[in-house]
Amino acid sequence: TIKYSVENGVAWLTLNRPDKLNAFTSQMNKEIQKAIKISAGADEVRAIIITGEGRAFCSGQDLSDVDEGMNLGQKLREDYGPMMEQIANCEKPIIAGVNGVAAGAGFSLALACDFRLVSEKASFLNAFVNIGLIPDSGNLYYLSRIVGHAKALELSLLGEKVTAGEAKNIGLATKVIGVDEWNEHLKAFAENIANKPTKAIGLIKRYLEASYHLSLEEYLKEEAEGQRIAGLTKDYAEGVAAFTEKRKAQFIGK
Ligand code: LHQ
Repeated sequence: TIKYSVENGVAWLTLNRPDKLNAFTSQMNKEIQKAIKISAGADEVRAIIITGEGRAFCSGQDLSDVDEGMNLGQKLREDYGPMMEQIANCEKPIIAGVNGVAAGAGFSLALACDFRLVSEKASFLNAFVNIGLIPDSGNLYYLSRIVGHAKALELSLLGEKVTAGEAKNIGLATKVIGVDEWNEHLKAFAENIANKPTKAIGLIKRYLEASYHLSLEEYLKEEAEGQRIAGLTKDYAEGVAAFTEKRKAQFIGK
């Protein structure tokens, strides 16, 4: 239900149920988790792209696969929670290549990524309220951090489509890309990130997240430990050498 390949330091994870607009099944959740785990452990991978096959990014839970009596809490604990944690704990940069509509938990998946590159024909839809549910899979947690409390509430309560242009205006889209440039720009963006100091990127992600849960005093202690670790990397030595020699740094991700 997904495709996986690695090229030029970038792992491409493509959701592959185009006739269902890449709706999630249990199987797909598990395959995504596995692919993120493999990417996280593979030295040659220094950036990850999650995108969708066909005209959609992901339409959320496959609604033909949920029974009326199903315990949705259990479904979240078993399928979606572990997938979202796997993404959150991944120290490598993850880019959502939002090629088309991202709805429900598909929207949540895009929110959990570090960047959202958005096709001009794509849209976001916090569809949950339209079927009587609450945004799940970390949706409110991430959405409020990205667009602020009021906008997160508005999008969640109204359940209306957000266009690519509006997504850019409210800080939801990192960048909007024209349909003709889509592949080339997505690839170039990911390869640029893949050539950055990968360990430092992982630490930046970790400490930004930690900042929400710590007092300033605790945070400063943690930060000092993070910088100690960054200071031991080959990429730090290369960064300073390149600056001194007035040349472009060649980072290796170690
Ligand atoms: C679909 C789906 C879909 C199945 C389109 N499932 N077939 C977690 C835990 C447990 C339970 C509940 O949920 C969750 C998390 C969630 O994600 S809940 C939210 C689930 N998602 C939605 O409510 C979104 C439902 N889909 C839509 O609103 C629309 O399809 C969007 C806005 C995504 C796209 O609209 P259109 O571009 O107009 O396409 P369409 O509606 O015509 O869909 C095309 C086909 O894809 C169609 O099938 P058909 O056989 O008629 O061609 C749809 O039935 C199918 N499809 N989403 N989630």
